[in-house]
Amino acid sequence: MGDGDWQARRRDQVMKGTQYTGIIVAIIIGLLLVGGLIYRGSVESRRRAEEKRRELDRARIEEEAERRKAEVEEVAEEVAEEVAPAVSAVPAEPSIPIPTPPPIADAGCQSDPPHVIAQRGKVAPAGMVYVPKGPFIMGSQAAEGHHDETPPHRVCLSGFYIDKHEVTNAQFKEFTDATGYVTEAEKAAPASDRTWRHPSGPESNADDMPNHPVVCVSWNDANAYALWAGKRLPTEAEWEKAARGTDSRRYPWGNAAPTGTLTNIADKSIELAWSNASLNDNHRMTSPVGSFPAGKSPYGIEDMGGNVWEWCFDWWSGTYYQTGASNNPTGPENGEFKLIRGGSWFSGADGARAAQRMHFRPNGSSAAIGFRCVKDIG
Ligand SMILES: [Ca+2]
Ligand SMILES: [Ca+2]
Repeated sequence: MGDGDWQARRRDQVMKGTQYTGIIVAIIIGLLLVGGLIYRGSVESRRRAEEKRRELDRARIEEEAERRKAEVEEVAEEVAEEVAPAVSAVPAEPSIPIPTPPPIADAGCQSDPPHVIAQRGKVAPAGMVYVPKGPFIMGSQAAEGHHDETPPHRVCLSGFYIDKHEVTNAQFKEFTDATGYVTEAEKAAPASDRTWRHPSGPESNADDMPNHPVVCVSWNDANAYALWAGKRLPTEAEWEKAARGTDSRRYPWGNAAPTGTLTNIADKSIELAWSNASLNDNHRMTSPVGSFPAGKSPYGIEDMGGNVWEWCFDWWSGTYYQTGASNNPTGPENGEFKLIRGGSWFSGADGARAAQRMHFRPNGSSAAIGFRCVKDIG
């Protein structure tokens, strides 16, 4: 083979090589374009799926809120007249001016050292218990609680004092005697209706039950009492920490199911569809506060599970835990319902769970709802 032939073949090979390279590059570019399209498609479909999931979550939360609201209303209708909690709704016109509680200061998230906890415990106001500053986990896993309790999230709280017991008839009487305050139920009710003075109707009398929790008081009434007493209503975060401490327990006393010595809930002594017939707590309706010391919370606070639901400061929102503040949260700016916590003599065991959230109109009242107060340190 001559040099000329060899060079011609070499040129031919180079030409072909260039063509092949061109084809391969074109294939790679093609693949990249197709891959890019597929990737964009999958990102888009993931985004749509995520949107769909959020929509479904929102719908579920709303549906559950409606269902639970309907349950409360249904309960009020179904239960026999002699035990049905009275529900009243009148425009909020408190008898005494109600100032807005001061904003709660930034918490930081460092727990109190032991000597501070001991000191604050020693100087606690009468009838109150110190709940130390620091973080806790608020809320429930989806499998554990209702949608509005999810997700569990870390919340930092300042230290505060909280009443060891629910506010009693005797304490509420001191308030009305001193101020002439008239509750919303009293203003709205005909003579036969239930009021805090006659919690089970005209035949019953709060004077005969001085150590029972006051009931048939609206959120506005409870707030008025708290401010008169130099206290305030607990935020629901404060309430939940006081009830379950920092170990995410299910009930104030721990994770064990309720028994007759731990709490006053709907037991065999009251005939309701959801009564626990195997449980006997010996109380058909309210019990004197402090009747279940074995059911106290980690801080020694009593009746946080059962006896009466307790008004909290915050408005209720079914999605607040997904977006709310983690530092001394005080709930949404506004709403239709206020939180009530802890279950009552009228609730099944689920109501006594420390993370359970129920809600009620702020000007409404019930024979199953009372309250306790908190006080800031310093
Ligand atoms: Ca009971
Ligand atoms: Ca209670």
